[in-house]
Amino acid sequence: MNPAFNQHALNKHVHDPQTRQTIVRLLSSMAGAKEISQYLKRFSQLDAARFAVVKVGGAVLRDDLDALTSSLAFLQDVGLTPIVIHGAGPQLDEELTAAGIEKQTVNGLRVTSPEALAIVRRVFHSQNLKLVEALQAQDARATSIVSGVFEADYLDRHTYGLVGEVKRVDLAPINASLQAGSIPVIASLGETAGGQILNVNADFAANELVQVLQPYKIVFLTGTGGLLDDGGNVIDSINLSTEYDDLVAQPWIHGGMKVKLEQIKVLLDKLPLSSSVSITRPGELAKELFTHTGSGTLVRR
Ligand code: X2W
Repeated sequence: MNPAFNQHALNKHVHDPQTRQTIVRLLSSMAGAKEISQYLKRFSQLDAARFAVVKVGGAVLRDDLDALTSSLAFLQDVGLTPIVIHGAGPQLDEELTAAGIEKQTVNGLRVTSPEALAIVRRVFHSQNLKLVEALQAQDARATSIVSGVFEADYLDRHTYGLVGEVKRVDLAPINASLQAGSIPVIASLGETAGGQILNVNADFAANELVQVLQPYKIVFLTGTGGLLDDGGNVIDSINLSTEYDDLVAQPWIHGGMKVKLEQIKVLLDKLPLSSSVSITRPGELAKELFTHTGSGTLVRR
């Protein structure tokens, strides 16, 4: 077994049995251990802010919090600090419905009234705290960041109401957290120069953050565990330069996935060739990061 890992640390920090099993399975084969140390070495040589941005959807916070916090705590255990940005879509749906506010979206974005915004802020804060506390419960260090990162402007006030488009990213709160070896946990709320808080789509906010940070890995954690082919199976890898045109022309590719792939292409075009995007499940994060075969869908250009 790779001496960089020990069973005690694994038991102590990785509570999710599935994640632990995956890690143990990997470590128990010499080839696996060698692979892991190669990746670990590569990641450790990167500047802390350039390792990984991990976007977590609200559905993952609701359905898979244990696997998520185990995987993130494990990264911290091996000396890596991911930057986490999260959404809260399903929680917002639920709380807004409970408050009698009907859901209205335009182009996938939530039309946000002043009454809705009050709930959006509350839900983002509570979901952020929930993740930070769950990480701390696993002995991980994590810092709650719910403001001060995304300077935004109204996307189109007439159409969307209090929805923001990111204009500038302030890395100061993130860097302070990284310097303390603490995982920055960022909510996708924006603020105008005049101090108005705005609702920002978490994927959009993650994309803006990534453009500024230029990280090596960008990971989208989802319940589906990757992009799916026509048979509903996860596509292992996509090389945008050779496969993109073919893929988006397929009759089976549905709207949501096409949009996601287009967004990833736009994003990767702005990053170094060494950067890649992964879409995987929270419990498979270590496998995706530390093995050649990975898990989920790996997208390169
Ligand atoms: C999103 C923010 C939450 C989000 C919303 O209100 O649902 C806009 O649509 P997920 O869970 O990552 O989808 N904002 C403007 O993006 O959460």
